[in-house]
Amino acid sequence: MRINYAFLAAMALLAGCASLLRDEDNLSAEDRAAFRAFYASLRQEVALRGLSPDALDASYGTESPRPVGPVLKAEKKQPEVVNTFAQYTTRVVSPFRVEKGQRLYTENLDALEKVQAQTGVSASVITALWGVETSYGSVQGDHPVIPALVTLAWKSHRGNFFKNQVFDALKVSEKSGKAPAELKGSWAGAMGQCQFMPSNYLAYGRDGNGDSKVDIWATPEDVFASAGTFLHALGWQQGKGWKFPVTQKIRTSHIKLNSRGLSAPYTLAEWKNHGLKQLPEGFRSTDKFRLYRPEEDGPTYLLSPNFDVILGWNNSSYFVFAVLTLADKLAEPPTEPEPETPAEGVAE
Ligand SMILES: [Ca+2]
Repeated sequence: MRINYAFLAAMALLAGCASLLRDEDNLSAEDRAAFRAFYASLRQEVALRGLSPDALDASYGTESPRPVGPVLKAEKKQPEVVNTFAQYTTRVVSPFRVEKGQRLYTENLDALEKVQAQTGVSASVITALWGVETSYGSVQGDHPVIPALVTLAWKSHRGNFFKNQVFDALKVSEKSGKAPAELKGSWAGAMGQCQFMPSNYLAYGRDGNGDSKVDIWATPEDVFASAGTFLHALGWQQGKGWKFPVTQKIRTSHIKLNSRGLSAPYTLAEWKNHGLKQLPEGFRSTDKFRLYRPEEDGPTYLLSPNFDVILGWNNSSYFVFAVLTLADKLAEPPTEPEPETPAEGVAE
């Protein structure tokens, strides 16, 4: 298919994406020259891989290729301002998100249950991830994905990872039929309602509504099918719990907890050797669990392998705990409305 990149560039400009590209005033002349050299060699690599350098250029709309200022700023600011566990969980599992999730869970039940049957991943977990990643599709990020990835390929310490994501993003553009400049997402290049990196789109993107297209931006059925496929590939175990309170006192002096209170994974057999008496039921003795005490004076938990599955999606224990807590709330049967108390003393 011939693609009119000039036309696409004009459309992109109309869409206003170029305004995100201009914030590069703080770059030194050396940096600008270094970026130009990097970009020229990137174009060559793109061509060597059988992809289109013109498509790469087209991702900048009518602008000339340049580093994306907000991406540079965001990359420098990492890690973000850190909330405490309680602050994070309260913010993410907010009454608003629970309520909206319950409504959308019900509205999309057929599509969600279809994915649950196909992948073994709970409908509530898929809904919760959808809710935490993009507030159920409503906040997907408006950074131009390819220029953002190019910027990270140039400046990030994980440059090679992001360079490969640039190549994959060009493939996503070809496969999805979305113009290069139309690909929008987070500053780190995550796209669509489930915030997939381009490589995840290629590996796990699925068509859920049968139109032969994988549209993770605007088709919830495709979002659910893709998220379910990814979680299944990460090893989700169907119907297994994730959080088991540890009520007995156990010696933890020899178990190292990281700064967020999470231990390395150990098999249930090893936990038994550590003196743990009450072990979660329905698991194999070789299943690996982590100990978690996110707050110094708060409860301690054993976390099942499904916790690690969500860690594979986003390697933050706070994120995973919040997602699975939200999923539990969405899976709860809706509470019966309080029966109206008949007004007293009303005589017919
Ligand atoms: Ca589709």
